[in-house]
Amino acid sequence: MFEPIFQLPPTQSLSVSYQPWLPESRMADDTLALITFGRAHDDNAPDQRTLNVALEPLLGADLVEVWHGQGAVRAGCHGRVHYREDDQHVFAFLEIDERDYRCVGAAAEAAYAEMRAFQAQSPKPHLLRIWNYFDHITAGRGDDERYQLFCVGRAAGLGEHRPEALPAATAIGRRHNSHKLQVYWLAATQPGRPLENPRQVSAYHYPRQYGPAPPRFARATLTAAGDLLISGTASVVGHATHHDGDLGRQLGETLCNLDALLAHAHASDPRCPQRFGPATLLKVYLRHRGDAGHVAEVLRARLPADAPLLILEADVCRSDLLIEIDGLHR
Ligand code: 3EB
Repeated sequence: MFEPIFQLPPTQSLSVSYQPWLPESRMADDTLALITFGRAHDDNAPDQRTLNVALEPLLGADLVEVWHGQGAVRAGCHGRVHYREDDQHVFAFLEIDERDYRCVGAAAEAAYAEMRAFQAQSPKPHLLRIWNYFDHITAGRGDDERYQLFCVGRAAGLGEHRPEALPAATAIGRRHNSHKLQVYWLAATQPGRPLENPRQVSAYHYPRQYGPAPPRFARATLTAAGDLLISGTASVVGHATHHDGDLGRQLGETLCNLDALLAHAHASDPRCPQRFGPATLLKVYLRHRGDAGHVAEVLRARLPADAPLLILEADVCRSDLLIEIDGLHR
């Protein structure tokens, strides 16, 4: 006699790479998402296949980001949501024209409500990671600043989402008028574990001075496979911006924050390495293009010799922040 053993298949590690783009590049059948960068690719009509982030690459202009699925990948649409999924993960995106709404906040509320509706019917209900891109993120004053309006709309669209279960996120601004609110996300059959940064106040507990609705995201998500999805990380200690106007020091503080996050992740799951390594993929958002050389030099010293690095020219969501870094760490 033997007893049958029923087990969920173990969650697979995420497979993501930055690889050279070729004009004839096509997604393979097992591709979950292919992301291009820069305005040169922005004409490509969005479909289930490629996604363009219209931020100018300052380093890595020839690179695309590829999320590989495991086995068969299916593509589909659900309302305005386009997605591709394998058995464990779904990669989905939404692009909304802000001009169809009263303000960027109303557009964000609609986008997040659609995301929530999509996730509610998906066999991969657990949000792991969200990326948000829109125009002129720091334009407007006080509570009417576009980032604050976005935060209010996002909170309304997410509804009664428990703060302790929020996914990791990035919210970054473009400098041109595309009128597009672009939201894309990764979700899974298995929940991830949200992590906070011991050096930082949780964003969802930011005090009122930063806006009427605190930003809803976790500092990172540790997946069931032990991969770390790192939110946009900047020179924020406690809740305050440090080193106003000093790129070198902001970069140092950001790396300190990332070290603290990695140490915390490693303590939570020893499969997650404590230091950057060959399977770490970083994406840098940089306010001033003239700083790219310095940033590349500092990061190269911290990463393996041939690690690909992507630096994008972008606006961070506080006007005193000059740099933000997000990524994937395995
Ligand atoms: C910060 O630490 C920097 O609103 O989704 C980083 C990552 C930041 C995500 C978001 C904002 C967001 O507060 C800003």
